[in-house]
Amino acid sequence: MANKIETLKAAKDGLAVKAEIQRFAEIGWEAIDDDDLQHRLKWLGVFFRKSTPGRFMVRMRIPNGLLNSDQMRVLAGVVEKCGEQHGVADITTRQNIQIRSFPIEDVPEMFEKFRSVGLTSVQSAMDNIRNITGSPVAGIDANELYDTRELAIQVQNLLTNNGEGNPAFTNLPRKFNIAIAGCRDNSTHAEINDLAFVPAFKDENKETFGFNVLVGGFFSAKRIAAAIPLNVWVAPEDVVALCEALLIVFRDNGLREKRDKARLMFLIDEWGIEKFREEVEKQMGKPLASAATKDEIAWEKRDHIGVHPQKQTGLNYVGLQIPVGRMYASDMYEFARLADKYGNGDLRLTVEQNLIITNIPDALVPELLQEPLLEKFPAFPDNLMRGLVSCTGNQFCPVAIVETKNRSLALTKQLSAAYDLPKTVRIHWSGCPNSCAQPQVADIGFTGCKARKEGKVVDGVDIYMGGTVGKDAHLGTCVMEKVPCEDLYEVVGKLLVERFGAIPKQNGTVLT
Ligand code: SRM
Ligand code: SF4
Repeated sequence: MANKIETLKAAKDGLAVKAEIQRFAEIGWEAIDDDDLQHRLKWLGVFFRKSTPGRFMVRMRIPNGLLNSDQMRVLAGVVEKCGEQHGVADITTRQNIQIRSFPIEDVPEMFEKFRSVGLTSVQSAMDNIRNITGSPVAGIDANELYDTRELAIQVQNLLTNNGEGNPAFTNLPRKFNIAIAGCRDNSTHAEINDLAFVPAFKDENKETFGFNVLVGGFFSAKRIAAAIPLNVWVAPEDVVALCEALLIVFRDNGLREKRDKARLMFLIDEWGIEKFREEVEKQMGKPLASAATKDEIAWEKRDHIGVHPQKQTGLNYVGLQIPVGRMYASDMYEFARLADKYGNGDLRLTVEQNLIITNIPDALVPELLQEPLLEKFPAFPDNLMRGLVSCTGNQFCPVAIVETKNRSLALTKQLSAAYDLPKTVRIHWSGCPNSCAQPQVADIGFTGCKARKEGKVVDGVDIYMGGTVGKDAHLGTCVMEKVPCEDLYEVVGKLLVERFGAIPKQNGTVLT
Protein backbone atom coordinates (compact mmCIF):
# COMPACT_ATOMS: atom_id res chain seq x y z
CA MET A 1 0.00 0.00 0.00
CA ALA A 2 1.29 3.47 -0.91
CA ASN A 3 2.23 5.77 1.95
CA LYS A 4 0.48 9.11 2.49
CA ILE A 5 3.07 11.20 0.61
CA GLU A 6 3.07 8.86 -2.40
CA THR A 7 -0.74 9.10 -2.52
CA LEU A 8 -0.52 12.88 -2.26
CA LYS A 9 2.02 13.09 -5.10
CA ALA A 10 -0.03 10.77 -7.29
CA ALA A 11 -3.14 12.90 -6.74
CA LYS A 12 -1.35 16.10 -7.76
CA ASP A 13 2.31 16.77 -8.49
CA GLY A 14 4.06 18.87 -5.89
CA LEU A 15 5.28 21.40 -8.42
CA ALA A 16 1.69 22.07 -9.58
CA VAL A 17 1.34 24.66 -6.81
CA LYS A 18 3.72 26.90 -8.74
CA ALA A 19 0.83 27.91 -10.98
CA GLU A 20 -1.39 28.55 -7.95
CA ILE A 21 0.85 30.74 -5.88
CA GLN A 22 -0.88 33.97 -6.93
CA ARG A 23 -4.25 32.48 -5.98
CA PHE A 24 -2.88 31.32 -2.61
CA ALA A 25 -1.66 34.86 -1.97
CA GLU A 26 -5.13 36.20 -2.74
CA ILE A 27 -7.15 33.71 -0.64
CA GLY A 28 -4.80 33.71 2.37
CA TRP A 29 -3.19 30.75 4.11
CA GLU A 30 -6.24 29.58 6.05
CA ALA A 31 -8.16 28.91 2.82
CA ILE A 32 -5.41 26.86 1.15
CA ASP A 33 -6.07 23.14 0.75
CA ASP A 34 -4.32 21.38 3.63
CA ASP A 35 -2.15 19.09 1.47
CA ASP A 36 -1.00 22.07 -0.61
CA LEU A 37 -0.33 24.09 2.53
CA GLN A 38 1.50 21.46 4.57
CA HIS A 39 3.26 19.56 1.81
CA ARG A 40 3.14 20.73 -1.81
CA LEU A 41 4.27 24.28 -1.07
CA LYS A 42 7.58 22.70 -0.05
CA TRP A 43 8.18 21.92 -3.74
CA LEU A 44 8.62 25.69 -4.05
CA GLY A 45 10.80 25.71 -0.95
CA VAL A 46 8.00 27.33 1.08
CA PHE A 47 7.25 25.78 4.49
CA PHE A 48 4.13 26.21 6.61
CA ARG A 49 5.33 26.26 10.24
CA LYS A 50 2.82 25.17 12.83
CA SER A 51 4.78 27.01 15.55
CA THR A 52 4.19 30.27 13.64
CA PRO A 53 0.94 29.71 11.68
CA GLY A 54 0.59 32.26 8.90
CA ARG A 55 4.28 33.09 8.99
CA PHE A 56 6.13 30.94 6.46
CA MET A 57 9.73 29.85 5.94
CA VAL A 58 11.58 29.61 2.63
CA ARG A 59 14.56 27.35 1.97
CA MET A 60 16.71 28.69 -0.83
CA ARG A 61 19.07 26.90 -3.18
CA ILE A 62 22.58 28.37 -3.10
CA PRO A 63 24.68 25.94 -5.18
CA ASN A 64 28.22 25.59 -3.84
CA GLY A 65 27.28 28.24 -1.23
CA LEU A 66 27.94 31.02 -3.78
CA LEU A 67 26.23 34.34 -3.13
CA ASN A 68 26.88 37.88 -4.27
CA SER A 69 26.13 41.15 -2.52
CA ASP A 70 23.05 41.91 -4.69
CA GLN A 71 21.57 38.53 -3.82
CA MET A 72 22.39 39.04 -0.15
CA ARG A 73 20.59 42.41 -0.23
CA VAL A 74 17.50 40.82 -1.78
CA LEU A 75 17.48 38.16 0.93
CA ALA A 76 18.02 40.85 3.58
CA GLY A 77 15.04 42.75 2.13
CA VAL A 78 12.81 39.71 2.59
CA VAL A 79 13.96 39.32 6.20
CA GLU A 80 13.52 43.05 6.84
CA LYS A 81 9.96 42.97 5.52
CA CYS A 82 9.13 40.27 8.08
CA GLY A 83 9.75 42.84 10.79
CA GLU A 84 12.37 43.12 13.49
CA GLN A 85 10.50 40.84 15.85
CA HIS A 86 10.08 37.90 13.49
CA GLY A 87 12.40 38.29 10.49
CA VAL A 88 15.34 35.90 10.69
CA ALA A 89 17.70 34.02 8.36
CA ASP A 90 19.76 30.94 9.11
CA ILE A 91 22.72 29.53 7.22
CA THR A 92 22.04 25.80 6.97
CA THR A 93 24.24 22.73 7.14
CA ARG A 94 23.97 22.46 3.35
CA GLN A 95 25.70 25.81 2.60
CA ASN A 96 22.30 27.34 2.15
CA ILE A 97 19.94 29.94 3.64
CA GLN A 98 16.47 29.66 5.18
CA ILE A 99 14.42 32.78 5.82
CA ARG A 100 11.32 33.16 7.97
CA SER A 101 8.52 34.69 8.86
CA PHE A 102 6.73 36.09 5.78
CA PRO A 103 2.98 35.87 5.03
CA ILE A 104 1.77 33.90 1.99
CA GLU A 105 0.61 37.21 0.49
CA ASP A 106 4.26 38.20 0.00
CA VAL A 107 5.34 35.08 -1.86
CA PRO A 108 4.67 36.11 -5.52
CA GLU A 109 6.64 39.35 -5.07
CA MET A 110 9.36 37.53 -3.13
CA PHE A 111 9.79 35.02 -5.98
CA GLU A 112 10.04 37.89 -8.48
CA LYS A 113 12.79 39.44 -6.41
CA PHE A 114 14.63 36.12 -6.21
CA ARG A 115 14.36 35.73 -9.98
CA SER A 116 15.69 39.26 -10.59
CA VAL A 117 19.02 38.33 -9.00
CA GLY A 118 19.22 34.73 -10.23
CA LEU A 119 18.08 33.07 -7.00
CA THR A 120 15.59 30.26 -6.62
CA SER A 121 14.06 28.20 -3.85
CA VAL A 122 12.43 25.64 -6.14
CA GLN A 123 12.47 21.94 -5.23
CA SER A 124 14.57 22.51 -2.11
CA ALA A 125 12.49 20.27 0.15
CA MET A 126 10.37 17.08 0.28
CA ASP A 127 11.11 14.44 -2.37
CA ASN A 128 13.56 16.59 -4.29
CA ILE A 129 17.27 17.09 -4.62
CA ARG A 130 18.65 19.37 -1.91
CA ASN A 131 21.16 22.19 -2.31
CA ILE A 132 24.24 20.99 -4.21
CA THR A 133 27.25 21.44 -1.96
CA GLY A 134 30.80 22.12 -3.15
CA SER A 135 34.09 23.44 -1.85
CA PRO A 136 33.42 26.81 -0.17
CA VAL A 137 36.77 28.16 -1.37
CA ALA A 138 36.48 26.87 -4.93
CA GLY A 139 38.41 29.00 -7.38
CA ILE A 140 40.36 30.86 -4.68
CA ASP A 141 42.14 28.05 -2.82
CA ALA A 142 45.76 27.65 -3.95
CA ASN A 143 45.70 23.94 -3.15
CA GLU A 144 42.41 22.95 -4.69
CA LEU A 145 42.31 20.07 -7.10
CA TYR A 146 39.23 21.27 -8.93
CA ASP A 147 37.06 24.40 -8.96
CA THR A 148 33.64 22.91 -8.20
CA ARG A 149 31.56 26.05 -8.82
CA GLU A 150 30.58 25.52 -12.41
CA LEU A 151 29.68 21.88 -11.86
CA ALA A 152 27.47 22.65 -8.84
CA ILE A 153 25.64 25.32 -10.86
CA GLN A 154 25.27 23.04 -13.89
CA VAL A 155 23.88 20.20 -11.77
CA GLN A 156 21.38 22.58 -10.14
CA ASN A 157 20.37 24.04 -13.51
CA LEU A 158 19.72 20.61 -14.93
CA LEU A 159 17.78 19.34 -11.94
CA THR A 160 15.67 22.49 -11.50
CA ASN A 161 15.36 23.56 -15.15
CA ASN A 162 17.39 26.71 -14.48
CA GLY A 163 15.51 27.39 -11.28
CA GLU A 164 12.03 27.24 -12.83
CA GLY A 165 11.24 23.69 -11.70
CA ASN A 166 11.89 20.41 -13.50
CA PRO A 167 8.96 17.96 -13.74
CA ALA A 168 11.45 15.13 -14.43
CA PHE A 169 12.65 15.26 -10.83
CA THR A 170 9.64 16.32 -8.78
CA ASN A 171 8.71 12.84 -7.72
CA LEU A 172 11.69 11.01 -6.29
CA PRO A 173 10.97 8.30 -3.72
CA ARG A 174 12.54 10.54 -1.06
CA LYS A 175 14.96 13.42 -0.50
CA PHE A 176 18.36 13.26 -2.22
CA ASN A 177 21.68 14.93 -1.36
CA ILE A 178 24.55 15.62 -3.78
CA ALA A 179 28.04 16.91 -2.91
CA ILE A 180 30.99 17.71 -5.15
CA ALA A 181 34.33 17.94 -3.36
CA GLY A 182 37.18 19.84 -4.98
CA CYS A 183 39.96 19.64 -2.43
CA ARG A 184 41.57 17.04 -0.21
CA ASP A 185 40.05 18.13 3.09
CA ASN A 186 36.54 17.08 2.08
CA SER A 187 34.92 20.29 3.27
CA THR A 188 31.53 19.12 1.96
CA HIS A 189 31.37 15.95 4.12
CA ALA A 190 31.04 13.92 0.91
CA GLU A 191 30.40 10.59 2.60
CA ILE A 192 27.11 11.63 4.19
CA ASN A 193 25.49 12.32 0.82
CA ASP A 194 23.34 10.07 -1.35
CA LEU A 195 25.70 10.89 -4.22
CA ALA A 196 29.17 12.35 -3.79
CA PHE A 197 32.00 13.17 -6.13
CA VAL A 198 35.44 12.91 -4.53
CA PRO A 199 38.56 14.14 -6.36
CA ALA A 200 40.73 11.36 -7.80
CA PHE A 201 43.38 11.16 -10.51
CA LYS A 202 42.89 8.36 -13.01
CA ASP A 203 46.60 7.93 -13.74
CA GLU A 204 49.69 7.58 -11.59
CA ASN A 205 51.22 10.77 -12.96
CA LYS A 206 48.23 12.65 -11.56
CA GLU A 207 47.42 14.26 -14.88
CA THR A 208 43.95 12.95 -15.62
CA PHE A 209 41.68 14.54 -13.07
CA GLY A 210 38.19 13.37 -12.24
CA PHE A 211 36.06 12.09 -9.39
CA ASN A 212 35.46 8.78 -7.69
CA VAL A 213 31.78 8.32 -6.97
CA LEU A 214 30.28 7.44 -3.58
CA VAL A 215 26.63 6.53 -3.16
CA GLY A 216 23.97 5.89 -0.55
CA GLY A 217 25.14 7.99 2.41
CA PHE A 218 22.36 9.33 4.60
CA PHE A 219 21.23 10.10 8.14
CA SER A 220 17.77 9.44 9.46
CA ALA A 221 16.17 8.76 12.80
CA LYS A 222 16.16 5.01 12.09
CA ARG A 223 19.50 4.51 10.36
CA ILE A 224 22.72 6.31 9.55
CA ALA A 225 24.92 5.09 6.72
CA ALA A 226 28.18 6.34 5.25
CA ALA A 227 28.24 6.43 1.45
CA ILE A 228 29.93 3.47 -0.25
CA PRO A 229 32.07 3.38 -3.42
CA LEU A 230 30.17 2.82 -6.68
CA ASN A 231 33.47 1.78 -8.25
CA VAL A 232 33.11 4.51 -10.84
CA TRP A 233 35.45 7.30 -11.88
CA VAL A 234 34.08 10.14 -14.00
CA ALA A 235 35.75 13.01 -15.78
CA PRO A 236 34.36 16.44 -14.76
CA GLU A 237 32.47 16.75 -18.06
CA ASP A 238 30.47 13.60 -17.23
CA VAL A 239 29.40 14.66 -13.72
CA VAL A 240 26.11 16.25 -14.77
CA ALA A 241 25.17 13.29 -16.99
CA LEU A 242 25.99 10.84 -14.20
CA CYS A 243 23.78 12.78 -11.77
CA GLU A 244 20.93 12.66 -14.24
CA ALA A 245 21.33 8.96 -15.02
CA LEU A 246 21.65 7.93 -11.38
CA LEU A 247 18.64 10.01 -10.37
CA ILE A 248 16.53 8.45 -13.11
CA VAL A 249 17.47 4.99 -11.84
CA PHE A 250 16.55 6.05 -8.29
CA ARG A 251 13.34 7.76 -9.40
CA ASP A 252 12.13 4.77 -11.39
CA ASN A 253 13.26 1.97 -9.09
CA GLY A 254 13.67 3.40 -5.57
CA LEU A 255 11.54 1.83 -2.84
CA ARG A 256 8.42 3.86 -2.17
CA GLU A 257 6.28 1.80 0.15
CA LYS A 258 7.71 3.01 3.46
CA ARG A 259 9.08 6.56 3.89
CA ASP A 260 11.80 5.43 6.27
CA LYS A 261 13.07 2.90 3.74
CA ALA A 262 12.96 5.04 0.63
CA ARG A 263 16.43 6.61 0.62
CA LEU A 264 18.86 5.47 -2.07
CA MET A 265 20.82 3.13 0.22
CA PHE A 266 17.79 0.85 0.59
CA LEU A 267 17.66 0.32 -3.19
CA ILE A 268 21.39 -0.45 -3.15
CA ASP A 269 20.80 -2.90 -0.27
CA GLU A 270 18.10 -4.63 -2.28
CA TRP A 271 19.93 -4.78 -5.61
CA GLY A 272 23.55 -4.97 -4.50
CA ILE A 273 26.07 -2.37 -5.61
CA GLU A 274 27.04 -4.25 -8.82
CA LYS A 275 23.52 -4.33 -10.18
CA PHE A 276 22.98 -0.69 -9.18
CA ARG A 277 26.17 0.25 -11.04
CA GLU A 278 25.02 -1.71 -14.12
CA GLU A 279 21.68 0.07 -14.17
CA VAL A 280 23.34 3.50 -13.89
CA GLU A 281 25.71 2.55 -16.71
CA LYS A 282 22.77 1.39 -18.84
CA GLN A 283 20.99 4.68 -18.20
CA MET A 284 24.16 6.63 -19.06
CA GLY A 285 24.31 4.77 -22.36
CA LYS A 286 28.08 4.32 -22.19
CA PRO A 287 30.54 2.29 -20.15
CA LEU A 288 31.68 3.81 -16.89
CA ALA A 289 35.35 3.68 -15.88
CA SER A 290 36.16 1.86 -12.66
CA ALA A 291 37.24 3.90 -9.63
CA ALA A 292 40.70 5.44 -9.60
CA THR A 293 43.21 4.59 -6.90
CA LYS A 294 42.55 6.75 -3.89
CA ASP A 295 44.55 9.93 -3.65
CA GLU A 296 46.71 9.24 -0.63
CA ILE A 297 47.75 12.71 0.53
CA ALA A 298 46.12 13.38 3.89
CA TRP A 299 44.79 16.81 4.81
CA GLU A 300 43.47 18.17 8.06
CA LYS A 301 39.91 19.39 7.94
CA ARG A 302 39.77 23.20 7.57
CA ASP A 303 36.94 25.44 8.66
CA HIS A 304 37.95 28.48 6.55
CA ILE A 305 37.58 30.84 9.53
CA GLY A 306 40.15 33.66 9.75
CA VAL A 307 42.31 35.37 7.12
CA HIS A 308 43.73 33.22 4.30
CA PRO A 309 45.74 34.14 1.22
CA GLN A 310 44.04 33.20 -2.04
CA LYS A 311 45.66 31.64 -5.05
CA GLN A 312 45.30 35.06 -6.68
CA THR A 313 48.41 36.93 -5.49
CA GLY A 314 47.64 39.83 -3.15
CA LEU A 315 44.06 38.74 -2.43
CA ASN A 316 42.63 37.05 0.67
CA TYR A 317 39.47 35.45 1.91
CA VAL A 318 38.19 36.09 5.41
CA GLY A 319 35.98 33.48 7.05
CA LEU A 320 33.61 34.78 9.70
CA GLN A 321 32.03 32.62 12.36
CA ILE A 322 28.25 33.05 12.40
CA PRO A 323 27.12 31.71 15.79
CA VAL A 324 24.58 28.92 15.06
CA GLY A 325 24.21 30.36 11.55
CA ARG A 326 21.74 33.04 12.63
CA MET A 327 21.54 36.43 10.93
CA TYR A 328 19.12 39.34 10.98
CA ALA A 329 18.34 41.82 8.18
CA SER A 330 20.79 44.45 9.40
CA ASP A 331 23.59 41.85 9.56
CA MET A 332 22.87 40.72 6.02
CA TYR A 333 22.93 44.27 4.61
CA GLU A 334 26.24 44.75 6.38
CA PHE A 335 27.70 41.56 4.87
CA ALA A 336 26.71 42.85 1.43
CA ARG A 337 28.29 46.22 2.15
CA LEU A 338 31.53 44.67 3.43
CA ALA A 339 31.73 42.34 0.42
CA ASP A 340 31.39 45.34 -1.92
CA LYS A 341 33.70 47.64 0.02
CA TYR A 342 36.56 45.24 0.73
CA GLY A 343 36.14 42.49 -1.88
CA ASN A 344 34.44 42.13 -5.25
CA GLY A 345 30.95 41.54 -3.84
CA ASP A 346 31.29 37.76 -3.55
CA LEU A 347 30.28 35.83 -0.46
CA ARG A 348 30.46 32.13 0.31
CA LEU A 349 28.57 29.93 2.77
CA THR A 350 29.94 26.81 4.45
CA VAL A 351 28.33 23.61 5.75
CA GLU A 352 29.49 24.73 9.21
CA GLN A 353 26.92 27.55 8.90
CA ASN A 354 29.63 30.19 8.47
CA LEU A 355 30.28 32.91 5.89
CA ILE A 356 33.33 33.89 3.84
CA ILE A 357 34.09 37.26 2.22
CA THR A 358 36.45 36.83 -0.72
CA ASN A 359 38.89 38.78 -2.89
CA ILE A 360 40.12 41.23 -0.26
CA PRO A 361 43.40 42.97 -1.19
CA ASP A 362 46.20 42.62 1.41
CA ALA A 363 46.09 46.33 2.17
CA LEU A 364 42.39 46.26 3.11
CA VAL A 365 42.46 43.26 5.47
CA PRO A 366 43.37 45.25 8.63
CA GLU A 367 40.54 47.72 8.03
CA LEU A 368 38.02 44.93 7.44
CA LEU A 369 39.08 43.29 10.70
CA GLN A 370 38.23 46.53 12.53
CA GLU A 371 34.63 46.60 11.24
CA PRO A 372 32.09 46.58 14.12
CA LEU A 373 30.17 43.68 12.52
CA LEU A 374 33.15 41.42 13.22
CA GLU A 375 32.54 41.78 16.94
CA LYS A 376 29.34 39.82 16.45
CA PHE A 377 30.68 37.56 13.67
CA PRO A 378 34.37 37.13 14.51
CA ALA A 379 37.23 36.16 12.21
CA PHE A 380 39.04 34.86 15.29
CA PRO A 381 36.47 33.17 17.55
CA ASP A 382 37.48 31.03 20.51
CA ASN A 383 38.02 27.32 19.89
CA LEU A 384 34.59 26.23 21.10
CA MET A 385 32.44 28.83 19.36
CA ARG A 386 34.48 28.18 16.24
CA GLY A 387 33.26 24.60 15.98
CA LEU A 388 29.63 25.12 16.97
CA VAL A 389 26.88 24.01 14.58
CA SER A 390 23.20 23.84 15.46
CA CYS A 391 20.02 22.83 13.65
CA THR A 392 16.77 24.80 13.88
CA GLY A 393 15.45 23.01 16.96
CA ASN A 394 12.06 23.47 18.55
CA GLN A 395 11.90 27.24 18.13
CA PHE A 396 10.54 26.53 14.64
CA CYS A 397 10.99 22.87 13.70
CA PRO A 398 7.79 20.83 14.12
CA VAL A 399 9.56 17.54 14.77
CA ALA A 400 12.14 18.85 17.22
CA ILE A 401 12.35 17.28 20.65
CA VAL A 402 14.48 20.00 22.24
CA GLU A 403 15.50 23.62 21.74
CA THR A 404 18.97 23.85 20.18
CA LYS A 405 20.21 27.22 18.92
CA ASN A 406 19.78 29.28 22.10
CA ARG A 407 20.74 26.41 24.38
CA SER A 408 23.88 25.54 22.43
CA LEU A 409 24.97 29.19 22.33
CA ALA A 410 24.49 29.60 26.06
CA LEU A 411 26.38 26.40 26.91
CA THR A 412 29.22 27.24 24.52
CA LYS A 413 29.63 30.69 26.06
CA GLN A 414 29.63 29.19 29.54
CA LEU A 415 32.23 26.55 28.63
CA SER A 416 34.36 29.08 26.74
CA ALA A 417 34.45 31.24 29.84
CA ALA A 418 35.64 28.31 31.91
CA TYR A 419 38.13 26.46 29.71
CA ASP A 420 40.98 27.09 27.31
CA LEU A 421 40.99 24.69 24.38
CA PRO A 422 44.26 23.93 22.56
CA LYS A 423 42.35 23.44 19.30
CA THR A 424 38.90 23.68 17.81
CA VAL A 425 36.37 21.16 19.08
CA ARG A 426 33.51 20.66 16.64
CA ILE A 427 30.26 20.39 18.61
CA HIS A 428 27.09 19.80 16.59
CA TRP A 429 23.57 20.05 18.02
CA SER A 430 20.53 18.35 16.47
CA GLY A 431 17.17 18.78 18.13
CA CYS A 432 16.06 15.24 17.23
CA PRO A 433 17.52 12.04 15.76
CA ASN A 434 16.97 13.26 12.16
CA SER A 435 20.53 14.58 12.48
CA CYS A 436 20.19 17.73 10.39
CA ALA A 437 23.21 19.22 12.18
CA GLN A 438 25.25 16.13 11.25
CA PRO A 439 26.17 15.18 14.85
CA GLN A 440 27.82 12.00 13.60
CA VAL A 441 30.56 13.96 11.81
CA ALA A 442 31.37 16.07 14.89
CA ASP A 443 33.95 15.66 17.64
CA ILE A 444 30.99 15.82 20.02
CA GLY A 445 27.48 15.53 18.60
CA PHE A 446 24.11 15.83 20.33
CA THR A 447 20.72 14.56 19.24
CA GLY A 448 17.76 15.75 21.24
CA CYS A 449 15.66 13.31 23.25
CA LYS A 450 13.68 13.17 26.45
CA ALA A 451 15.59 12.21 29.60
CA ARG A 452 14.75 11.69 33.26
CA LYS A 453 16.08 13.65 36.17
CA GLU A 454 14.91 13.23 39.75
CA GLY A 455 11.84 11.39 38.51
CA LYS A 456 10.84 14.12 36.07
CA VAL A 457 10.92 14.04 32.26
CA VAL A 458 13.34 16.71 31.05
CA ASP A 459 15.06 17.77 27.81
CA GLY A 460 18.04 15.57 27.10
CA VAL A 461 20.51 14.48 24.46
CA ASP A 462 22.22 11.36 23.21
CA ILE A 463 25.94 12.12 22.84
CA TYR A 464 27.97 11.01 19.82
CA MET A 465 31.74 11.11 19.62
CA GLY A 466 34.52 10.30 17.23
CA GLY A 467 33.09 11.61 13.99
CA THR A 468 35.87 12.57 11.62
CA VAL A 469 35.69 14.36 8.32
CA GLY A 470 38.24 14.70 5.57
CA LYS A 471 40.71 11.92 4.90
CA ASP A 472 39.46 8.49 6.02
CA ALA A 473 36.32 10.05 7.37
CA HIS A 474 34.14 7.94 9.60
CA LEU A 475 30.94 8.48 11.52
CA GLY A 476 30.83 9.01 15.25
CA THR A 477 29.02 6.61 17.54
CA CYS A 478 26.68 7.11 20.45
CA VAL A 479 28.67 7.11 23.71
CA MET A 480 26.06 8.32 26.22
CA GLU A 481 22.30 8.17 26.14
CA LYS A 482 19.60 10.39 27.58
CA VAL A 483 21.84 12.92 29.31
CA PRO A 484 19.67 15.70 30.82
CA CYS A 485 20.50 19.04 29.14
CA GLU A 486 20.84 20.66 32.53
CA ASP A 487 23.80 18.34 33.26
CA LEU A 488 25.63 19.18 30.06
CA TYR A 489 27.88 21.85 31.51
CA GLU A 490 29.53 19.28 33.78
CA VAL A 491 29.38 16.37 31.34
CA VAL A 492 30.83 18.30 28.38
CA GLY A 493 33.37 20.12 30.56
CA LYS A 494 34.68 16.73 31.69
CA LEU A 495 34.84 15.45 28.11
CA LEU A 496 36.70 18.57 27.02
CA VAL A 497 39.31 18.11 29.76
CA GLU A 498 39.72 14.36 29.38
CA ARG A 499 39.50 14.04 25.61
CA PHE A 500 40.42 17.40 24.12
CA GLY A 501 43.07 18.77 26.51
CA ALA A 502 40.93 21.61 27.87
CA ILE A 503 42.53 23.54 30.71
CA PRO A 504 40.30 25.25 33.29
CA LYS A 505 40.90 29.02 33.17
CA GLN A 506 42.46 30.46 36.28
CA ASN A 507 39.81 33.09 36.69
CA GLY A 508 37.22 31.08 34.86
CA THR A 509 33.90 29.96 36.16
CA VAL A 510 34.32 26.20 36.36
CA LEU A 511 31.35 25.03 38.36
CA THR A 512 31.51 21.86 40.39
FE1 SRM B 1 16.96 18.32 7.81
C1 SRM B 1 13.75 17.32 8.07
C2 SRM B 1 16.03 21.34 8.76
C3 SRM B 1 19.94 19.41 6.79
C4 SRM B 1 18.06 15.04 7.70
N1 SRM B 1 15.16 19.11 8.27
C5 SRM B 1 13.94 18.49 8.27
C6 SRM B 1 12.81 19.53 8.46
C7 SRM B 1 12.31 19.87 7.09
C8 SRM B 1 11.67 18.99 9.35
C9 SRM B 1 10.33 19.61 9.08
O1 SRM B 1 9.41 18.86 8.82
O2 SRM B 1 10.20 20.81 9.13
C10 SRM B 1 13.59 20.67 9.15
C11 SRM B 1 13.08 22.08 8.89
C12 SRM B 1 13.06 22.86 10.19
C13 SRM B 1 13.04 24.33 10.00
O3 SRM B 1 11.97 24.96 10.17
O4 SRM B 1 14.11 24.89 9.76
C14 SRM B 1 15.01 20.38 8.68
N2 SRM B 1 17.76 20.06 7.69
C15 SRM B 1 17.28 21.19 8.23
C16 SRM B 1 18.31 22.31 8.23
C17 SRM B 1 17.70 23.69 8.05
C18 SRM B 1 19.13 22.24 9.53
C19 SRM B 1 19.96 23.46 9.80
O5 SRM B 1 19.62 24.17 10.74
O6 SRM B 1 20.93 23.70 9.08
C20 SRM B 1 19.20 21.82 7.07
C21 SRM B 1 18.74 22.33 5.73
C22 SRM B 1 19.69 21.95 4.63
C23 SRM B 1 19.34 22.58 3.32
O7 SRM B 1 19.71 23.73 3.12
O8 SRM B 1 18.72 21.91 2.49
C24 SRM B 1 18.98 20.32 7.16
N3 SRM B 1 18.65 17.39 7.26
C25 SRM B 1 19.81 18.04 6.96
C26 SRM B 1 20.90 17.09 6.89
C27 SRM B 1 22.37 17.44 6.68
C28 SRM B 1 22.82 17.32 5.26
O9 SRM B 1 22.00 17.31 4.32
O10 SRM B 1 24.03 17.26 5.07
C29 SRM B 1 20.35 15.85 7.15
C30 SRM B 1 21.12 14.51 7.26
C31 SRM B 1 21.57 14.04 5.92
C32 SRM B 1 20.53 13.29 5.16
O11 SRM B 1 19.48 13.85 4.83
O12 SRM B 1 20.77 12.12 4.87
C33 SRM B 1 18.95 16.05 7.39
N4 SRM B 1 16.03 16.43 7.84
C34 SRM B 1 16.69 15.23 7.84
C35 SRM B 1 15.73 14.19 7.99
C36 SRM B 1 16.03 12.66 8.01
C37 SRM B 1 15.97 12.14 6.61
C38 SRM B 1 15.48 10.72 6.49
O13 SRM B 1 15.85 10.05 5.50
O14 SRM B 1 14.69 10.27 7.32
C39 SRM B 1 14.47 14.81 8.09
C40 SRM B 1 13.10 14.11 8.26
C41 SRM B 1 12.48 13.79 6.93
O15 SRM B 1 12.97 14.14 5.87
O16 SRM B 1 11.44 13.15 7.00
C42 SRM B 1 14.70 16.20 8.01
FE1 SF4 C 1 14.31 19.66 13.18
FE2 SF4 C 1 15.38 17.42 14.08
FE3 SF4 C 1 16.30 18.53 11.85
FE4 SF4 C 1 16.80 19.72 14.13
S1 SF4 C 1 17.51 17.66 13.57
S2 SF4 C 1 16.03 20.72 12.25
S3 SF4 C 1 14.98 19.28 15.29
S4 SF4 C 1 14.28 17.68 12.11
